[in-house]
Amino acid sequence: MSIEQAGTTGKAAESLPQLNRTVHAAAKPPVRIVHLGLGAFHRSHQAWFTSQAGDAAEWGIAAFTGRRPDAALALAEQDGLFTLVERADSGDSFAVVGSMVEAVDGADVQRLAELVSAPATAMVTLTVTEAAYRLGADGQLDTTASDVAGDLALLASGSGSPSTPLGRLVFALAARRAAGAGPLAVVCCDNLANNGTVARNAVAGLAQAWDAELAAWVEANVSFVSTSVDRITPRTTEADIAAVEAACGYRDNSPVVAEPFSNWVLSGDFPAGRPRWEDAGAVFVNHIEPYENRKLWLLNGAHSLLAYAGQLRGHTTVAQALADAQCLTAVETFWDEAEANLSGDAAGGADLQIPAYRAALLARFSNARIAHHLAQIAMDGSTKLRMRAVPVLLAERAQGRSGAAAALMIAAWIDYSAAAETFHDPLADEVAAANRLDGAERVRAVLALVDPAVAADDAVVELVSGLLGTCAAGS
Ligand code: CS2
Repeated sequence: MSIEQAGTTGKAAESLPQLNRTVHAAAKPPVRIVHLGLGAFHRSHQAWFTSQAGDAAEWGIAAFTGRRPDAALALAEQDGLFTLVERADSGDSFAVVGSMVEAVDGADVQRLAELVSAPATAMVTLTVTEAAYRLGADGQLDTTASDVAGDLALLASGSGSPSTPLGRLVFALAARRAAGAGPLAVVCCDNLANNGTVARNAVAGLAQAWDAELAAWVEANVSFVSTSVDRITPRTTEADIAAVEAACGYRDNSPVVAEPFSNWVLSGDFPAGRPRWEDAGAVFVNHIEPYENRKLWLLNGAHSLLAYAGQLRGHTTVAQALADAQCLTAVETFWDEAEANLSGDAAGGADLQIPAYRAALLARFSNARIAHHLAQIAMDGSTKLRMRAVPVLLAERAQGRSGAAAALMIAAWIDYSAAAETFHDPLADEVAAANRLDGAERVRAVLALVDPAVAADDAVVELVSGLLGTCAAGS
């Protein structure tokens, strides 16, 4: 696809044509990838990688939204086309991404089943958020969560369509099995450690609870690929839409903005084939864990630390928070703790180049032209902290060190949970109830929602309690 440099057309917005495959000539590849979780990140990452593959002409994506149809409606009007705005420190560049050929309301479960059961479909990719896997604090599928239980009842009775992304996927996999369409890959692109295994546990857990024969088919036919995904993608604003109009001379209701950097590490089999994502820089490895941990701890961990400590200190974006010396020190100290558990044997032979990775992160986070809102990152903390803070805290303590920087991330989250006007979390009610307790009892109860083992450790409760209030502005 062409990349145009920013310029101004000077045309009034109403006279501009809307982006579609007539205004912008773009081949329409056949659907071979079905995606669940049509949002900005999918478009800046997997859709972009697919559009850049040498065999892009063979790989079209049908993408389904999660809870709301809006994104699908807007993209369907544009034949699935959208503009990727690559936002560098030095300016913007614009490219039309053509790999998405169908954008569908996630509630259309029949269309999902039809596409997943088509023999040409080689994989289902997922960006459904960390919280959607409905893992309990023990890492297993929580079949008592009301929406999971609801989907299981619907599947068992055959009386309606499932409403969770994983319920819908299991329903569609049953259709593929019935159609005899053969094996395929499920590619998890959510920020979870061992995300392929998490997806396998969630899908297999649901399938097993519904129909043991389907569970056996999944076991034999579905390859769960683990991936580490990376590209900072803030929410699109009206100003971004206007910038595309001014630079490109068409109206795009769904552009997506991202940093120039992108990274994708994958591990696993693709029994029905895959695009040549390596042409766009994707890397295929045998052991993904060190790469996952590097990204989840250094990038996402720092993000969560900045999201809570930064907002408590009055900041709005990542770049603003990082410019605050106290936040920067907290991040660097957390990185030291994380790094100590990423190098040597923990790297399993992988060359993680951590000093360069840290330096690159500082530059990426400081890109002030990317307004990456801390409130967006702060969501779903109970799930995210399990991946971003707890492993570093536990690894540090196992080495006889305090893990104070990882503990600070948790303490800042607890302070934030009590102070935030809107606290968005799958366990928001439980966190609010725990926050009504006092002192160590309160801290232990909130910690238990993140990780029961951490909550059972009196020394950690004391450590976290002592860090409460230390991020406040002016401290
Ligand atoms: C962020 C991620 O919102 C969050 O939790 O930490 O979305 C982050 O921006 C991406 O993982 C970057 O690749």
